[in-house]
Amino acid sequence: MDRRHTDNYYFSEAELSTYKEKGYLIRKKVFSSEEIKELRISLNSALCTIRGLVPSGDRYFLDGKQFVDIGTTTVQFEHFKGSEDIRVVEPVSGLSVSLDALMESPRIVDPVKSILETEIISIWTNKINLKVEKRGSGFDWHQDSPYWIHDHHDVGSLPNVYLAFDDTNKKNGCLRVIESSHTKGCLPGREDGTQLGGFFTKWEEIKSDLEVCIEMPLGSLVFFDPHLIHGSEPNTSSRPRRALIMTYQAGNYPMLKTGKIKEIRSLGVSGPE
Ligand SMILES: O=C(O)CCC(=O)C(=O)O
Repeated sequence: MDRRHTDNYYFSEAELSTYKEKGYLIRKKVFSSEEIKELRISLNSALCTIRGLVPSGDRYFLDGKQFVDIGTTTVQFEHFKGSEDIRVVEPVSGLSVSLDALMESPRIVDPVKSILETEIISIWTNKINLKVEKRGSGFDWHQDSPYWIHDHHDVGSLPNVYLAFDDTNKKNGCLRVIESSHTKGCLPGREDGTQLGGFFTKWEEIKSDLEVCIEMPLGSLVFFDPHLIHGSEPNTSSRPRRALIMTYQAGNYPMLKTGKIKEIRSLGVSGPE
């Protein structure tokens, strides 16, 4: 992708106003196919490390869904009984030098600085979402802010960046958003008697006529607001749909799960991209 404003990737005024109005903004093909190919190797090696640690972790179930905590890393498995398919790993920081460097790339963090209107930002959390081919499950409609409300002083200021490791489309369960749904702040969760129901947005709040399916090529980024209602359908295709979702905060504050500060260094124009 061409550099914007010649030496940085900050949002233009038009992009920032679209982000504020709609709650999300897409930048297509920010990373090339070659770069994504390399990053997939790092992703696989991080997953290999995690898989090796799973037997030593603490296993538990919520609503019948299997989770394993390994120190401050949580691994979620696919929902069918006995599945060994990893669905989510959170956080990813510290598992791969290349992925850690990626999360400081100006292509990712400059727009976040535009959103947060500050040069000083740090990592809040990050995760790998792996929707394996044919059976990777969907993500029910939710906002991210209710998950974080008890852990952060300014839960509306935690922008997410979704990086596509594969082309995304309806068949492989692309990200879906409810446009402009972020404007109402934290919405009520479902009272359905389940353990996790409270994290999913009440059906009455889902305006399906405003649903947008984000189909885009690999290497693309979606920046989205923590209050934006989003989710996705299962992957019914014969290819995986992998993504890295990175969440940032203003200032040098500790990360969600590790409690460690991961500041984003200012890399300047000659630094790595
Ligand atoms: O990866 C997706 O399709 C959605 C993920 C998501 O909403 C989440 O991890 O909070």
